[in-house]
Amino acid sequence: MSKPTFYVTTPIYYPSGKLHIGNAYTTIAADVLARYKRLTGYDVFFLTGTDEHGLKIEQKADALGITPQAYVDGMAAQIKQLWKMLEITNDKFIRTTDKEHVAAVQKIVERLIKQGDVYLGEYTGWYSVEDEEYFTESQLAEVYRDKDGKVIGGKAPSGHEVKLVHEPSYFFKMSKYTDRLLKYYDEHPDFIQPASRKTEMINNFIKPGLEDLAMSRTSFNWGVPIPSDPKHVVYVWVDALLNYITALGYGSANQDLFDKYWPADVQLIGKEIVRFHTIYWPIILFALDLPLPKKIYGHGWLVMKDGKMSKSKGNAIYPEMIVKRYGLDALRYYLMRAIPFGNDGIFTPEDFIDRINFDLANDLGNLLNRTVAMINKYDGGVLPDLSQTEPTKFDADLEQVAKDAIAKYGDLMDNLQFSDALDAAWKLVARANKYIDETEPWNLAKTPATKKQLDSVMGHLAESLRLIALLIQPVMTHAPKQMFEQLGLDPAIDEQETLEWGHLPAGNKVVEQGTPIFPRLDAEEEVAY
Ligand code: ME8
Repeated sequence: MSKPTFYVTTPIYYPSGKLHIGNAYTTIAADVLARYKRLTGYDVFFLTGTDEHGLKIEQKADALGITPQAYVDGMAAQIKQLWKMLEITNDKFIRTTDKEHVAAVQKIVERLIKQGDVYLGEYTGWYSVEDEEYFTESQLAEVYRDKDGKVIGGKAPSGHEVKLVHEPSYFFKMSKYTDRLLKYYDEHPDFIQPASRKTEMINNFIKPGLEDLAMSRTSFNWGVPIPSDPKHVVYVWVDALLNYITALGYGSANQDLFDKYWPADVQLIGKEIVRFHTIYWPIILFALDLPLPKKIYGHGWLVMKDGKMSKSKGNAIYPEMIVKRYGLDALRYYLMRAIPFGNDGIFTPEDFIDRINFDLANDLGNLLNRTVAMINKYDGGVLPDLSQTEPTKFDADLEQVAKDAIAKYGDLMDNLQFSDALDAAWKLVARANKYIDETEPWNLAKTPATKKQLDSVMGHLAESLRLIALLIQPVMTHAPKQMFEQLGLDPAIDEQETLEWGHLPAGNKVVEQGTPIFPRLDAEEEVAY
């Protein structure tokens, strides 16, 4: 039987600067979801890439004195390297300068012009190059006036400067599709997640009336030219949104991947680009007569003390430095655990160090160390056969907590509640640690009469750790393997098929000397670093 398919995407990032942990956050979340879905039997296609056209990129390259193509080639290589370091399991990396993408965009735009969804007009309004976004005067957060009161400039809601643009442009008839879009939202309550973002779209953008979208520019060249009128390049956002289908071969000679994976199951984005993905993107798909993605999830931001972490602000923290000093698992765990998906989260070094020390080094690391040490000490390093042991009065409760954790975890992961899913796993970590204190193995070891209970405790601890390792696999790419190794388990069994209580193989030998998988950090020294 063929596996069910699952298509997940990240935004394609502007290569206008080095990517920071805010960008890595989306990609890691998508990777966690992709890994989880693969483990649970899905045929996953996971897409990420780079958004390489537009004035912002052209200006960056100019400032460096190189061609835009040379600039994006260098940046795309760097970004691919970053995802490799973060062990991102994307199936494809699309670049909007890929010739297949460019050809497909051209074909699509010509079709839209031909079918009357796009018409030629004249655009006058405000443009933020940093945001690559158009604004009407009333949408600006701040305006500058000359002495006669005439508006001569201003700031976009993001805080970036806007410039007056006056040029011929092709327009997309957005308003034609407003009713259909509202009806779609109504009939598909899960389309925009979290739900609060939908209300914001309706009240702030759709109800006031959708303006037709200026979707070409003539004042610079770095973009996809419209074949029938090549002084126009396609607006970078239209070019970019189309990546989600061109990456699957839509508009090319081979549409097999598109037929197999479209519509996307989940498109992950940051909350600042929800408007593009839940208004413009669905309308483009309506015009192309294509089904809409099943879910657009607009997650929150990583915020620093001086606001949103961003490429242009100079307040960013880079993944390379964190991985080098603390390891990849620490970064992936922190990002998925500390910030409930959908909300903003403040990144502070103190919080990061605390998470590593408390959750990873103390709770999980110690549970593993103590268990391995005790199995060596009391059972000659051999995993007991749980069917030959005698239960203690604490066993049933531990088993129940494990079963609850597994049951909750699946639902939470399916709903992208990564933090709560990890929390469910950590309930089992905490319960297992408490179980050691309750059962007092050191006392059970004092007399042969309680040897079978002692074996039960060792078996329960090892089985709990086996399950914890399976639960954290999509998030942490190293610790589960290390846990399996230390417990003497075959990494080949680390499949979700055995994600239920009672699959601990008896007779395996744990390592003689466990090593801490998460060394404890000195908080003061690290914060200073
Ligand atoms: O917007 N916290 O690209 P971009 C969390 N090219 N996530 C963050 C973040 C932060 N502080 N900063 C950035 C673009 N992100 C367009 C997308 S898609 C067709 C085109 C993440 O390089 C978040 O996912 O500015 C956000 O949406 C994305 O990076 C923006 O990346």
